[in-house]
Amino acid sequence: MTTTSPSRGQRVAGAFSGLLAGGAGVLAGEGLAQLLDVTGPVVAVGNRAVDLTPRPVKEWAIETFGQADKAVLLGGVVLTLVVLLLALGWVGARHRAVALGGITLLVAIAALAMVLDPAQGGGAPAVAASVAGMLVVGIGGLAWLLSSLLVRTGEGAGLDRRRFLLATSSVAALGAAGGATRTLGGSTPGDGLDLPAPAMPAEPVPDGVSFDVDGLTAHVTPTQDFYRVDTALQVPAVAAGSHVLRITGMVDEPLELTMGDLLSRELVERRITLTCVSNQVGGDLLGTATWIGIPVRELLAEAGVQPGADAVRSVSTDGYTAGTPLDVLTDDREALLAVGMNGGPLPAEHGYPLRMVTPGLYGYVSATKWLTELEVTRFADFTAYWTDRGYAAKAPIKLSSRIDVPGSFAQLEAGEVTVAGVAWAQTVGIERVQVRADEGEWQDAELGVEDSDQTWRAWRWTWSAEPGSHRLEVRATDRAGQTQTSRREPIAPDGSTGWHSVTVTVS
Ligand SMILES: Nc1nc2c(c(=O)[nH]1)N[C@H]1C(S)=C(S)[C@@H](COP(=O)(O)O)O[C@H]1N2
Ligand SMILES: [Mo]
Repeated sequence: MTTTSPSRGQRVAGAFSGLLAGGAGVLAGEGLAQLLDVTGPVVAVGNRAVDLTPRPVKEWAIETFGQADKAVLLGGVVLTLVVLLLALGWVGARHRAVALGGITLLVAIAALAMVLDPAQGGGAPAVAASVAGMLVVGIGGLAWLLSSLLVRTGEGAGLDRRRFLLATSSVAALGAAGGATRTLGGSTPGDGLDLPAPAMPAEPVPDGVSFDVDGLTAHVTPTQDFYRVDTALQVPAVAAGSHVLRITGMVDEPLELTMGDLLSRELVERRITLTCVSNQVGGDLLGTATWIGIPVRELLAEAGVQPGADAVRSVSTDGYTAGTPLDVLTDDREALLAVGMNGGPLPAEHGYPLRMVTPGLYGYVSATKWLTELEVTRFADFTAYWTDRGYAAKAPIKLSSRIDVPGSFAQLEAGEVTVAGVAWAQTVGIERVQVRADEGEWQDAELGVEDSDQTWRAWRWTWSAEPGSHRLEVRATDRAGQTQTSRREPIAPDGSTGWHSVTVTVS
């Protein structure tokens, strides 16, 4: 064997080989995963990264990147991979075994991430096939490419151009085939669930529920503007045709209900304001939709809840879990198993074909999307996705209010200024909203007509603004007589508190 070290050109060709073979391997794995209905390697690695991320980093990411946090994470996974592959190929131009060992390790990490992913429709054989694709194309391709870099020529080791070109085009073709399969088979949204008209349609929205103020939140949030929070990197594509809800655990008779079974029941329709525990003071992680569904308590009664149970553990197709107090699911607030949102079937992002909607509790303990199982159990006997990460097991929505207009740092003209926003105390109801400027006297705001105690309530106040910089604050009082505390609490472990304020300049 020659000991000549590789030329710069060979190093570059090596780095290129690493990227090409590794990239083609990933695409082959992605294509096979798509065909066989399992989570692909990139998303699987991303999902494990989400699960392993410490809570403060997660909170920072949600805060910094907002709804783009997933794109940022997947971008990070891909970028890391690109850098590793380039480096492996560069090293591989001299030390082939190191590069092949390195890429084998990367495939092993992807394989482990895929095995650990809960959303595995195709099961273990499908995961194995996808991993085999990565092995053959990624490792085989790299070995082939590198071997054509280091053939012996008259002047020592050199590049066999013909062989390198053949290897390059073959590996690229395999990668392209995988990529095309992945793209063409991508995103399977709703498979067309036929939503019957609800037996009990929602009451019409009362007149005077809101005010005609520019910038004030609409009473019913349009579906495309509805906030979204979920841990899965890829929206689960669930086929309603084969979807089953199981009611298990401490029940007399476990039930297995198809979507057909559920839709043949009397559907009720109601407006409910859903709220996320991650909503900061003044934040917008809440929204009101018209939900169509089946009362959870009817199904629990049919299954026959046994004495001693105090919780329902809900499970999603993506492995997400939540724990909801049994008494909340059986009382008069009438929590729903929702099949519809704002007049149509649930959109994929909001849980198609089936999710929970529970008035009065933060979503993370009560609004499981892509719902597959309700297990009647005891809080003492399980933990769930967010309680494993330090959030509270029980989490009623905290009384809160928000100033929608004027916005922070608005520049206003002196004179009468309309200040308006929303306040919420789901299942209790809003009694009063007060506003003050520059820590003056609290002034009562005018309230919109109440829709129900399960929705937010609009408010408005007219302020005589004088030139200068001013701070406006809002606080609400609920129908139980409780007034919002000024104490600032963070979102963890059970929801933020404090008064929302905006600073404005009047000229
Ligand atoms: N399967 C699943 N369901 C889930 C979540 C999730 O991450 N996975 N997030 C929960 C949280 S934290 C909230 S606030 C609500 C948000 O519902 P939305 O995305 O429809 O607004 O869904 C809940 N249901
Ligand atoms: Mo949430």
